[in-house]
Amino acid sequence: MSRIIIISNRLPITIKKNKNGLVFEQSAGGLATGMSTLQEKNERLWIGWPGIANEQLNNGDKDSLQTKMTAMGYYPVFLSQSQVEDYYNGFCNKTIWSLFHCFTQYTEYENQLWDSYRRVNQIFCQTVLEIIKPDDIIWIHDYHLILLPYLLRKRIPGLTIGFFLHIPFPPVEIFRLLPWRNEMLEGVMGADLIGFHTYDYVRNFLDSVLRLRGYENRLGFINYQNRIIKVDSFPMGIDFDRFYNTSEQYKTKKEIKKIRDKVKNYKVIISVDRLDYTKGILERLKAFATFLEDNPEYWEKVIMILVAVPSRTTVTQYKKLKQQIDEKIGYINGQYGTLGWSPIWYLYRSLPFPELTALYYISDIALITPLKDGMNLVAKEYIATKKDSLGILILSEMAGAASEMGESLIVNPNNRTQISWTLKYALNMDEQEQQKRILSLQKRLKNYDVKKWADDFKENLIKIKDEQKNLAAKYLSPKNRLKIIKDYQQSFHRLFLIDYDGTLVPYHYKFKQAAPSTDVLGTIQLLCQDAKNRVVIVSGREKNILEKWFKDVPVDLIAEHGAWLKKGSDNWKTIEPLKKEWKEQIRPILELYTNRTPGSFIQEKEYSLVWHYIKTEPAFGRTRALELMDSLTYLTSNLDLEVNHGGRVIEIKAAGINKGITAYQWISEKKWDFIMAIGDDWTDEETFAHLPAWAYSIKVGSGMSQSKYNIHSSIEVRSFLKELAKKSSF
Ligand code: GDG
Repeated sequence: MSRIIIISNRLPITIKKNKNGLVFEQSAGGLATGMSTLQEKNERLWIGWPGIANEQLNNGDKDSLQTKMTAMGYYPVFLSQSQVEDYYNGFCNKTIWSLFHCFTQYTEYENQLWDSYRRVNQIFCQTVLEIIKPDDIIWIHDYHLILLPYLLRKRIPGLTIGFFLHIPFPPVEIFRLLPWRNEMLEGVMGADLIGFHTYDYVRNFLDSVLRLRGYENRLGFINYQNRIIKVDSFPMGIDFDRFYNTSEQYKTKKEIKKIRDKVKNYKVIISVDRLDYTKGILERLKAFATFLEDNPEYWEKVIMILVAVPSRTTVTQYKKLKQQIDEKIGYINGQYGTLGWSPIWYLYRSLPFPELTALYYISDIALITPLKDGMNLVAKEYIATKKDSLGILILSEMAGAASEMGESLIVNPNNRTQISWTLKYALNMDEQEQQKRILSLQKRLKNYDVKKWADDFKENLIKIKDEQKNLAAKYLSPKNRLKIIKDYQQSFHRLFLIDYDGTLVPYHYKFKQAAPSTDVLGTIQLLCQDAKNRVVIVSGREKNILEKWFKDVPVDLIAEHGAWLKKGSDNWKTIEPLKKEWKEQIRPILELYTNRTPGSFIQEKEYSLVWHYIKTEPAFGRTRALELMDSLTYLTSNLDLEVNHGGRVIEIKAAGINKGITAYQWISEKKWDFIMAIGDDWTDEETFAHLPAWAYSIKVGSGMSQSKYNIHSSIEVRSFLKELAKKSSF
């Protein structure tokens, strides 16, 4: 069984040094729980910084630390004080954190910080290489280590690497501001599986990969350097049972009683976050002030308990924000408070777990309104503690959690009026309604808890690795080439079904009206010299072009993806009388999209219409194409048409025609003893699907296919066909 290696900036354990030596403090965060579940099935090791700088450790400390930690399943990465400063406080928090949360005004672009980030990622890489084995499963966490997948891949190409980003991935317009954006994308694309909390972040990432690096994806799969990468969303869950059962724990019960005595009959609104500008604390306070202003009847009836956990306290932005929050709270309490009542109870510290969950349990409302948040676990934890108490979650639409928690009251964190009346609405919500919402949310949180999340990610990682292996195994090896050549030599009736664009010539020729080169024609000519060979060019091109290009070689032709066929010197014909009246209905919609999409154009074939967007700005073209697909699905629902989207084209044609059906005219013609079909895209899959099981099918490129083999390029196709032709015995 492979080991799981977790790598994160910080270990879930902190080392401190006092006069008695090194002290270990274990932290029980959600991630640690998720990771512990993996341990039940695989041996697990966690690599990260233990939270103490090199300067505080002598060599003896380091050795004893390493020994003790290894016994606990941890392995330390040692960093100096200045590295922590420039890499963590610097590049991680002043560059990536702010930019990825779309706070461009706070983002710093300093070469020195970037150099440190690169250097620390290299240190992580070296440390990881000290202890990993090639069959380990590596799971890298978060924005601190974006370059690590690539660095490890370079050293051990076959390694299984997963990467999960815990914060949002910004839209490409924001991401592209980063001077080191390409290095960052290539860094993360060293992974086999890349995970995000929500589909929005997946889409943003795929957009950046397309627009900045030029790689297309198909349903989240990217073909990158002869490797398939999967990009998907895995919304992180919480340790549901721990929160659900907390109110029955002795310590929590004690806290519940204590807090209830203190809050008396007040309605309690809870607000819990790290003190961070992304969390919208200041905006929340302003919204609460609006609520108090608009609803004096709630004075002396409602309190907000605001827990702000100190975070990144040395960074200027955070210091400034702390001061602004302190002032705002002072202002609100001064403005609305009375002798016996302060509207805001402020705790600037981290609370022990029983106290935190007791607060969740007793509070009537959780007001969680980040301006931008990868997920926000507090929202999930709040709902989970409601075993036998009630409460309402008011949640910002900018939190990743909002996409899964539709039963909460969703608000815009900048809209004070909306938050004010949502508070009022929540304060008046009847118990039955609250119960209904809680139960429905809890069901989902229980189903996809942090353990399920971790397992799901790991299983997907193993699956994509297996797919890669299957694909690698399908590459036409020298041994398989010899086998095919032998079969070729021993056969008498051979059929070749060969696609043109992307197969005989490189894919980009598709957009030129370039005639086949002498090498292409020479290759086909060579094959045709052997009377035992029957060669069919199976293309999406128009029939007249194909006929012109191949007039000097004795091949058969299939044009327009199977709409037309031509055997020897016969005339062109269709398999069945095809309809084309539908074109009049569909053309106007294509024209509309062409006008709205600069660079796109319509190609009219006899039995199909094609909308091309190869010359359009990639992401824009894709968005338009998806819209067009939507409209076409609706429009063609009662016409007997087939709409296909692929390779930056949308093709509409009469249903029931494809390369495979037409190719079958040849396949079924006689008893062949050798059949080979070669193609590069989805239209050729139809040909592969119509072949007998023993035939040879070859896909050009590294995409997934039902073909028996894959081959790298059209150059390799031509060289293999020539090699075969030369083995003919006349
Ligand atoms: C990042 C992303 C993403 C808070 N106060 C106390 C306390 N906490 C615990 C909560 C919760 C955790 O801290 C905070 O998690 P969040 O998800 O809310 O936010 P970030 O720290 O910003 O986390 C975020 C997350 O990573 C996971 O991927 O959801 O979007 O920004 O678990 O319970 N714990 C204790 N006392 C406190 O006072 N004991």
